[in-house]
Amino acid sequence: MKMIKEIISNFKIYGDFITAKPFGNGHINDTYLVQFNQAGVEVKYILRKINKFVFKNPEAVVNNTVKVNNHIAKKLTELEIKDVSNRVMQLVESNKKNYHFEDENNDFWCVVLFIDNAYTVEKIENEEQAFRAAKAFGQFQNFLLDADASKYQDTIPNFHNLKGRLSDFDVALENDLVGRVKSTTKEIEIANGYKYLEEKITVMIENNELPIRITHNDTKINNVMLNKETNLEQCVIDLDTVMPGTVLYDFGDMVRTFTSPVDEDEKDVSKVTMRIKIFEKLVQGYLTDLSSVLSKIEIDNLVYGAMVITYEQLIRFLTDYINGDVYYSTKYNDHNLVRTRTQIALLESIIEQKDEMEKIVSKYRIP
Ligand code: GN1
Ligand code: MG
Repeated sequence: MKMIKEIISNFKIYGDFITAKPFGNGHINDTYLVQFNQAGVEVKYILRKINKFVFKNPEAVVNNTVKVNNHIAKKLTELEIKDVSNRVMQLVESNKKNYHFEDENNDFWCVVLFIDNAYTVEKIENEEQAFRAAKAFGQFQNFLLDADASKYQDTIPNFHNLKGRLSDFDVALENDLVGRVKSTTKEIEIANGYKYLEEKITVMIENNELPIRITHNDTKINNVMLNKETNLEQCVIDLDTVMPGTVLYDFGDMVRTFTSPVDEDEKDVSKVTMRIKIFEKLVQGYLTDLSSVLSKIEIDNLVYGAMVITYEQLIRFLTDYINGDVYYSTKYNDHNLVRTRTQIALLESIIEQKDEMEKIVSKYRIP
């Protein structure tokens, strides 16, 4: 961890370095928990290396994050919330008075304050958790409603562009770089069978029918922290993909990651299902701050958003599998294929329960 000690010495942190260790379960960036002794008190920071293969413009990631931090911190201060630095990610300044350090390999590093007394979960364990986590993302969105979308850059262009994702998939099939197509015909056939899901979202976006807002774009359950003592929502994290988008993506990724009772890489797909009771709490939580401010077309398409995002994730995992696991970190040979299969099962379960899900959304909308 000598390297980490050296990297973090480029940030304005008082005291003496104690230790650093790898932290978290993200698929993309390298993250470390770093401890310092500051005048006898142990203080923790999170140091992250932005994956330059995924984020081709790491400066945009840092710029957007700083903007979001400031925007939300201001809102929290206006609301007279006392522990602002525990409720929104706070970047630490570098010695060069910006918020990143670029090392000799052109890797970008950022430091944020460690959010204390809070935890993340990998799967939702009860309805209250679903309500709280969704409420956190709803509040996050509500705070950003007046953010000027034109001032934010795309940190990953076409990130949730399903049409683009499908054409990447077709290219992967065509190239068959590592010879995996032959053994994946069943999954490929299923994936192709859902291509119809793409048209409506593309039309809505191309016709400017959906409001473009600053959205989180990675509202995975483990990207929200709950308080250890009260279990209340505390802070939304992982702001790398905050950029212009639609609430359909954020709502969709919550449904995808909150409602299944098992991990994204569960091997027994019979355990994968969209839990309707969890869904109801998610809707209730998310719409707490948003039901009166989202437009009709957004609310009308929330359930469709869940299908789009789950399908997109299926396509992304399968494409990466066919390409030889070049994007997501994997722990074993078929990891991305296993992930693909859970997304297939989840998408089937969502489509099966679509009508019931729509009914629930209408219950919590303001007419
Ligand atoms: C990645 O790194 P993590 O786990 O927060 C990915 C998301 C996917 C997710 C799937 C920048 O997120 O888009 O939904 O894996 N992030 C990026 O688990 O591609
Ligand atoms: Mg992420």
